[in-house]
Amino acid sequence: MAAPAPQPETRRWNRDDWVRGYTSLTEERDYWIDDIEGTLPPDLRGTLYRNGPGLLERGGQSVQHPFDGDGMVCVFDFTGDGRVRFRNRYVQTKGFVAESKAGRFLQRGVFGTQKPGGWLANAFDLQAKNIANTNVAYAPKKLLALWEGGKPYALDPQTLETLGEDDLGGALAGSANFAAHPRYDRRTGQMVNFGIQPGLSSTVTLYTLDADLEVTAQHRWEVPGFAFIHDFALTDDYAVFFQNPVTVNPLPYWFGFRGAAECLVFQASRPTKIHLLPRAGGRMRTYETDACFVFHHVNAHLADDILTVDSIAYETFPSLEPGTMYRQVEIEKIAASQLFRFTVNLATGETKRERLMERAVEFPSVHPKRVGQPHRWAFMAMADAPTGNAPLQGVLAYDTKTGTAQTYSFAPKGYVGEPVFVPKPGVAEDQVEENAGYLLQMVFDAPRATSSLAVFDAQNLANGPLARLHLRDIVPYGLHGQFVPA
Ligand code: 3ON
Ligand code: FE
Repeated sequence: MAAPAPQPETRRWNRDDWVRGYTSLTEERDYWIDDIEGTLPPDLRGTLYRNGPGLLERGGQSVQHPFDGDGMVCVFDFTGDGRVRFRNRYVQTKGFVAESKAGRFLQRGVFGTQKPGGWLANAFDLQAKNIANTNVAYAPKKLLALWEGGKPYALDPQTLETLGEDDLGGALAGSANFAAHPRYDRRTGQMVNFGIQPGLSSTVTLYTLDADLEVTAQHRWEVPGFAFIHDFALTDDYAVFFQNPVTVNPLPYWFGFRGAAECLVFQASRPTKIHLLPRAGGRMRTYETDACFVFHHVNAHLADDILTVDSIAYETFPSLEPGTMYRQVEIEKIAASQLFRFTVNLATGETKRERLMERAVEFPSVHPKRVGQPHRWAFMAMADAPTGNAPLQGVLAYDTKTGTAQTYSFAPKGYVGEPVFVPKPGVAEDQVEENAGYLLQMVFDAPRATSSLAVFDAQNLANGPLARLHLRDIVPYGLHGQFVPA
């Protein structure tokens, strides 16, 4: 047996605690939170919607990876007078409804969850189960639950009742997918999102939507090669895509041994491609940088032919060993996610990349008024230790002006998800201070075995949360959310 990997002395987490935060929440709750620590700011009024895998097993069988868990939307209504109402509802996807009846998995998951019965029961079943578990997009008449391998599901924003799969008025005809990473134009508030049809050559479609989530424009490009693209960055005139250097070896997927995402092969000798797509349509321009893997972008802007993109990048595709159950993963051996700045000189084609920070971070965002503009502050979740890879346990605000960061860590007993930035309301356009606002972050509190929502003053992270709203259950680690001001 191999000797255990040496741990940095600063390690302040343990696997049992961390893994316990992946406990399914089978109940659907609706209550006023009665365990509030600290004081809620009165100008925090509105609704936080967040999505994530809620159910991580079926009929005694665990998912292979949490990204295969059925989508569950959680809602926090902040009244502004110190009260907060919590609700959670499952997205009643076709797969969820059918599997709830059957009491077992009926469809394969993209990240390796197989139907019971071994490979024979799975071979040549190439239908992905749309689990609507990754993000939300809000409009007054519908809340979309997003998952990039399929179409969005519409929910009633008040009752969270599932209205059904939504093809956006026919814009998503046929097998069109809709990604889980909308970006919002800082000038118009318009939503921009994309859809990918991966293949030997891949099609990227860019959609512009209005405040009712009606598609007002769409443009399509052919991208050579297989494209697995989770997120993009938005500038005033362009959509920026990073095409990770991955190929697919589909045989184990076809024959029922592995999930589709377990068949991605990272190509370390090939470049990562940076595609610049004009939002109004037209010719795509492509640049190259050394191989790396990107899920999430922080922000991008273009000035004087220099494109700057800040992203969270991994040295390689951060996959589990295929067939390894996620609870057994040795996270310290997986590539860490770090903050990078990429620059592209559009005139010469020269690209540069610079690592801004060593600490493992994920789930980045900036002030909505800075999207497509140079930003000073970027907000993200972080690992406790400043080096190495480890679970996310804190929140971090990175100051691009000084190259320093403000942090708060819930280690050793807390584990976190995405911090959602809420700009301070009622500030005039020209007075916006881009770190003036709140950060809302879910925390799994291991000793209490419940989750809470932490509310931070984004300008004062080090002092710890202003308030913590303790829930009655564990809400398994989620993916992304959106705050809708009242
Ligand atoms: O052939 C294609 C291959 C493929 C992988 C077909 C496809 C479009 C169906 C497809 C599907 C991709 C999907 C459904 C991807 C879903 C991704 C997802 C649910 C989440 C991604 C999250 C990313 C990150 C970086 C999360 C990090 C979380 C932590 C560090 C906390 O633990
Ligand atoms: Fe994401």
